[in-house]
Amino acid sequence: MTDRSLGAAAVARPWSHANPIVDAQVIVTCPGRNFVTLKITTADGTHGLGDATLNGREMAVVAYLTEHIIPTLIGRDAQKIEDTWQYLYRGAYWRGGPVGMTAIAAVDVALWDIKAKMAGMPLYQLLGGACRDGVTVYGHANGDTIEETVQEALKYRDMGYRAIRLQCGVPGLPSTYGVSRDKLFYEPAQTGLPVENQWSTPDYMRTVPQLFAAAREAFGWDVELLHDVHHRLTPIEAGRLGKDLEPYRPFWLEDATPAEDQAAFRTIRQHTTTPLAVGEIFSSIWSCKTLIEEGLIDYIRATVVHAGGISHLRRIALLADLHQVRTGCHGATDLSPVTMAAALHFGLSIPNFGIQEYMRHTDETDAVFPHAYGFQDGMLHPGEAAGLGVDIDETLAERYPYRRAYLPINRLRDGAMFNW
Ligand code: KDG
Ligand code: MG
Repeated sequence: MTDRSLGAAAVARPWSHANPIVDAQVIVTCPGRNFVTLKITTADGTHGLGDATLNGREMAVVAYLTEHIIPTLIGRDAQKIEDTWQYLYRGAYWRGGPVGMTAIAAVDVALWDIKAKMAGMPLYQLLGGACRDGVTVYGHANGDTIEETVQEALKYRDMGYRAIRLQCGVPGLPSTYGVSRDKLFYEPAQTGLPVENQWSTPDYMRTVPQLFAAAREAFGWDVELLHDVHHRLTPIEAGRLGKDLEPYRPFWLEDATPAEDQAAFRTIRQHTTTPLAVGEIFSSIWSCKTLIEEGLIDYIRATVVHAGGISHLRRIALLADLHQVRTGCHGATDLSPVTMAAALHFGLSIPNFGIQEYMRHTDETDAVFPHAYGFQDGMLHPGEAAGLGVDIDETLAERYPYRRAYLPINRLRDGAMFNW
């Protein structure tokens, strides 16, 4: 077995103890929703998992991995995580973007899983050890009305959550982002063609402050309250909403405006002291460099799976730490238990962890991905198993074939396309 990562001209050194990759498989399964998982196996029989799920564009990542990445992995030393990351990022020439960075993330996380298993320790130990007792998470309370949402939030508080995201229906709109039929799970992707939602900024802007007023009335100051705008406001509208929410002290206002233009956040900052979170759709540090360096945000939500894996998210978190920005990683249901485990090891081990989103997976998903992490007292802990502490039951996974699904799209009342 040659070590491809040494390069063609390199000779094997007496101090090199390669553990070459001998196999890499992409597993697509749909236990209620689609997940793409990369399983890498090494010559010593260790295997590692990486999540490669990109909601609504799953098969693009499957093709990227199968056609373009896996052929370059076979024979490489699995221990060379950084070199492999650089090889896949710099070596592609067409670098960056959600598809490529999700594929790289899957390789990166699988290699960290392998390294931690080879070391015989849970990944967080390899990353430097725990900086805290557990990873504080926020749950999702939602309802068609303000009253229903507050009732749901009270249930979360009784389950031990110390932070709760509030999303509620907007009067006059048939459906709204974040409001689910099933109160324990929220799954926006649907099979068939994309569902069309309707949007009205003025109706929404009137509703959210009322929701927060009602929630503070019910909770007092006991719990942290969060809200996701889901990219729907202009910077000045976002500034207005942030200002209207200030009396209720939200933990954060998320994705207040689309973040392609990082400078747009300067406007929001000039108008409100409500903390801002952004980044779940970011693929790399370049999407948030200005936001972090200028102190335009308080929480960076980039994730392991969509921002190039643990190796790259670590760079983002280090930059954020310099500027007193904390992490608040995305953790919706389209991020598989493999990503959740990776996020927990990561969050436990970094100094500037802020909060972790936690949307529970269904029982079917949990059965396909048996895992060591667990919830207690408003926190998740990754457990003490070597590696990530997550596996995939391939026989069970096969029982749930891929089903094409799309996220919804959004239109204004006059029919114009809008951000979802
Ligand atoms: O795939 C899209 C979802 O992950 C996203 O809509 C969820 O915004 C989201 C959140 O904050 O969890
Ligand atoms: Mg969000």
